Amino acid sequence: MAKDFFEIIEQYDTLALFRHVFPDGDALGSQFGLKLWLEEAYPDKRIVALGDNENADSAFPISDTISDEALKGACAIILDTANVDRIDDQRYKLCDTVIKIDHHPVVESYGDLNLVEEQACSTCEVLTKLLMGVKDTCSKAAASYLYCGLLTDSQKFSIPSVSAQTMACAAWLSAQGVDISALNHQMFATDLKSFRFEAYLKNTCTIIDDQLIYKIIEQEEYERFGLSFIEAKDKVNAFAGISGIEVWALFTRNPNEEGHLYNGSLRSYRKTINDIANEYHGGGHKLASGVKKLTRLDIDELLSRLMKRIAE
Ligand SMILES: [Mn+2]
Repeated sequence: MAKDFFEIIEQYDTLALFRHVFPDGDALGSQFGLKLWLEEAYPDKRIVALGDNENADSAFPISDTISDEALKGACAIILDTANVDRIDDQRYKLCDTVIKIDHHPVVESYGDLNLVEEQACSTCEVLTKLLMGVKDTCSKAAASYLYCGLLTDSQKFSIPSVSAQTMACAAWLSAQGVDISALNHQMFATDLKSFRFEAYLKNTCTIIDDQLIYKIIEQEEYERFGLSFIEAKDKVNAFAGISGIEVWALFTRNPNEEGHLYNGSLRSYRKTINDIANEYHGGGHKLASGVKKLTRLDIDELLSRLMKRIAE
């Protein structure tokens, strides 16, 4: 796999790195970690990281720009993105070759080369494994971006997909000088408006049979706390880590959607939920999925499906 990857990229003068829309720490970490690594390894190549800056965490650099003309004849490397609809910047289609690097369950093998490890807990893990086999060291800056993806997608190394391989990758990155404590703070420290919003979620959520927690949140509610739709829908883990709770969910009114429907984030302690999420315009990982375009009736139906799953 590594051999194919390097054989392909070595043929191109321009490498364009893409991520998914609404990028998380793994999408951004893999994109910028790979960008720095490639710039060190191939100083003569042009390497660009693309994607909308508006919804990206400001802890990461802003995206590069590149003309359509320059993308023609380039190699696209698409990170952490299961299906083509979610690729941020559809101009990947202009590129000559497409390489997919991912860890999501395979729904579309859209790459000319697909480096996908479904059992890996992050794309940064797939990437670190690839890169640590090539050179003994990398820069602290590249390692720090990759570590961010490992840390965030694994929820601080706490979910079932964390393996000996995850820890080996983390150990190798740590040996490159990553400041583990500073990155933990940077990725997980909350601001006061989020702290107040999470307290509100905990005070107003609904608990079904002491097994499922959910909250339906309206636009005026999150705006009252100074949060955007994107920031609000991210707070599902305010309900995480509670003994006895199997599934938790946050449904957030999407002001950008025709008809103002709800997007939802679903999380599960151990029961598979992505098959159910697939039926509600969503999908994702076994224990962490998203759903969208839901009416209140859809939400009721989805909640009863989840309760049935818990009982199975
Ligand atoms: Mn990921």
